[in-house]
Amino acid sequence: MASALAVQSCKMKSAESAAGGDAAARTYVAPGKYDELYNFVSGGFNGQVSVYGLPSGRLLKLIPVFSVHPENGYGYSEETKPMLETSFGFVPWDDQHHLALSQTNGEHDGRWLFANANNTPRVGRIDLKTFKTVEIIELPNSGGNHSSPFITENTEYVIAGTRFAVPIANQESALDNDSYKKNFKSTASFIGVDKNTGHMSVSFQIILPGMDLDLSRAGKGPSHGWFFFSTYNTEQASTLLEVNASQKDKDFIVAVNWKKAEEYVKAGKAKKMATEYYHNQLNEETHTAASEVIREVLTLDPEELKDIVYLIPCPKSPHGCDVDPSGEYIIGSGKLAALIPVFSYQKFIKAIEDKAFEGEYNGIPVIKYEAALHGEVQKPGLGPLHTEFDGKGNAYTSFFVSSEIVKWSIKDLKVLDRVPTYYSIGHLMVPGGDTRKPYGKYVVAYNKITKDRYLPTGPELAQSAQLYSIDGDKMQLLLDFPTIGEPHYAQAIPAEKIKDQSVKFYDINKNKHPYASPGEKATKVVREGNVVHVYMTAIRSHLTPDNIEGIQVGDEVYFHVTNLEQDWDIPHGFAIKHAPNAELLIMPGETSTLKFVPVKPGVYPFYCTDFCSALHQEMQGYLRVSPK
Ligand code: CUK
Ligand code: CUA
Repeated sequence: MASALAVQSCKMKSAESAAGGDAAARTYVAPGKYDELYNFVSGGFNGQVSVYGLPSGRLLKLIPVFSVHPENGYGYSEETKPMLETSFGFVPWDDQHHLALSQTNGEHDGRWLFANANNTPRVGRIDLKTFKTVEIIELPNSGGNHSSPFITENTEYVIAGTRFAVPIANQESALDNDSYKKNFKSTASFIGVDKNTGHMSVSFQIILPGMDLDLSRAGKGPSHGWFFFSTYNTEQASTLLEVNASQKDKDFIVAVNWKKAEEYVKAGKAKKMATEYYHNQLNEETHTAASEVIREVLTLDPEELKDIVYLIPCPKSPHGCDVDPSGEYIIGSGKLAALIPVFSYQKFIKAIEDKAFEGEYNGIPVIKYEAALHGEVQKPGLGPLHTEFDGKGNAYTSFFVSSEIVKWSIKDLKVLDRVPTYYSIGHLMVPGGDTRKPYGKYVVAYNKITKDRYLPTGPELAQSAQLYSIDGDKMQLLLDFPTIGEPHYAQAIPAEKIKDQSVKFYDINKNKHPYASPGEKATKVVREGNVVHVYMTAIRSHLTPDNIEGIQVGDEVYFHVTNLEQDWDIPHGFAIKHAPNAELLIMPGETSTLKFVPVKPGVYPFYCTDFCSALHQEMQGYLRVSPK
C-alpha cells in the first residue's frame, strides 16, 4: 500500500482549492453561536477522542480514554488510575480507531459513546452528560481489538472482533503456518450493555477459525439479529507478506446470527472458559474508579452450533463492511478489488434456506457468492475502504488509492459523482450515516496524508479532515480542518440531541468521595504511619490548608483536593513542585487526589494551575519536608 500511496500523492494536483463560492457562508458559525453537530473523532495513536463542532471544524474538547492525559490528571490521579489497569498491568497508551454512539431503534440516542483500544484489547464508554470516560472493559481471548466497537440497534450489544488471530487463553505456539492453522483462533465478543446504566459485561464470545476480523456492522430493520464482519487472511498464514496472505481471490464476510447465539447461551449451550480480564468503572457517587478482575467467559463453537455463523465470499482483502439504512444491503470493500460487491440480506437468507453453499471453511458453511449478491459497482475507483449512507438511497465510499469519495446509487449500482480528497482518505462519515435515519447534509473525509494542505510544521503535519456538502446532486468541498492524533472512524450527532443534558457542575452535597472536604472547616492533615492524607479545599481564591508541615522524606502524601465551587466552568488545578506526576484539574463539587512521595527535604510550593479569578496567581501554599 505504501508504494501505491507514494505514486498517488505525486499525481494529485497539489494544493488545489476545490471549495465552492458559498463554502465560507456554509461553514461560518458566528462568534457566540453554536455549531449544528457534535463530531466525535477517534484519536488513533494518541488513544483519545476529540470533539469538534460541525460545520465549523472548531475543536471543542479532548476526551482521554486509553491514554494518560497530564492536562487534567487522567491516569495520574488516584481516582482515575484504575481505569487503565489491565490483566497485563497498567497500560497508559493505546491506539483508538472506531467510535459508536449508543442507539435506540436504530437511531442515535445521545447517551453514550463507545471507543475501542486496538493494541491492548479494550472497549471504553464515555458518558455524554459529562464527556468523561466512565468505564473500560478488557477483552479476553483477543489479539488486538481493531474490529470494534460496533453496536446493535438498541445497544443490546457492543461487538468486538479480534484483529490478530492468536492461540486463545494466551497459550504459546510455534509461528509456522501449520501451527497457525491448528492453534490460532479469532473471537467475536458480544458485550452486553445495561439499558439503564450502560454498564458493560462480556455476555459471550464466538470462537472462530484463525483469520483476521476487520470492520463490521450490525444488521438493522429486517436484518436485526445479524452481524457482519469482514475478514482477511483467510489463507490462515502466519506471515502476511503478500505471497502468503493475498493469494486467494476472495476472503469472507462473516455473518453471525447473534439472536440465535443468544438463544444457545440461554439454553446452556455455551462453554465456560477460564480466563482473566479487568473491568474498570467509575463510581458515580465518589467519582473514583475501581477495577474488578473477572475470571470466566462463556464461549460458543460455530463448528458445533451449525446455524450461528455463515461465510459469504467477498473479493480480495475486504476492509469495510457496511449495512445500508434499510438493513437490506451489505456492502463489502475489498482493498485490492476493482469493484464493490453489494449483498442482499433477503438473498442471503434464501441462500441459507436453499442450502446454496459452495462448501465449508473450517466446518463453517460458505454461501455461493452469486446466491447472496445483489450486484457489483463496476470500476468505482481504486482501494475502496468504507461506505456511509445519506438515507436517500445513495452510498458514499472512500477510496484510499485513488484518493476520492465516490457517490453511487444502491439500487442500480451506478456511480453518480466523485470528489477528490487531499490526500488518501481513510474513513468517511455522514452524520448518522451508520443508522436507520442518517441526517445527511455533510460527509467528512478523514485523510491519511496532509502534505501541502497547511503551513509546514516540520516533518510531522496534523492529519486533515475535509467537510463536503451532500445535500445537492454534486458533492461540494466546504472546509479543511486539522485534527489530533490519527483519526479513523468518527460519529456525529445533532447538537440538539445532547447539548441540554450536559452537566455543568457536581452537587457538593452529593459528593460521596471518602476523602472529600465538604467545606473549609472539614480540612485537616491526618497521619497513619508514613501515609499522610491532606484534606484540602479549593475555592476562589485560596487553597486550605495552605501551609503544611510535619512531612518527612519518604512519606506517602495524598492531596485530596475538593473544589467547593458550585458554578459552571470553574475548575481549580493543583500541582506541586518536583512531583514526578501531573496536575489535577478538579471540577466544581468534585474531589481528586494526587499522590506525592518527596525524595529530598525542602520547601515545596504548590498552586492552582487553572486561571480561575483575579487572584488566581495567589492560590498557592507550601509543603515543608523534613529529613527522615
Ligand atoms: S481502519 Cu483506519 S482507515 Cu482502523 Cu477503521 Cu479503515
Ligand atoms: Cu484556582 Cu486558579
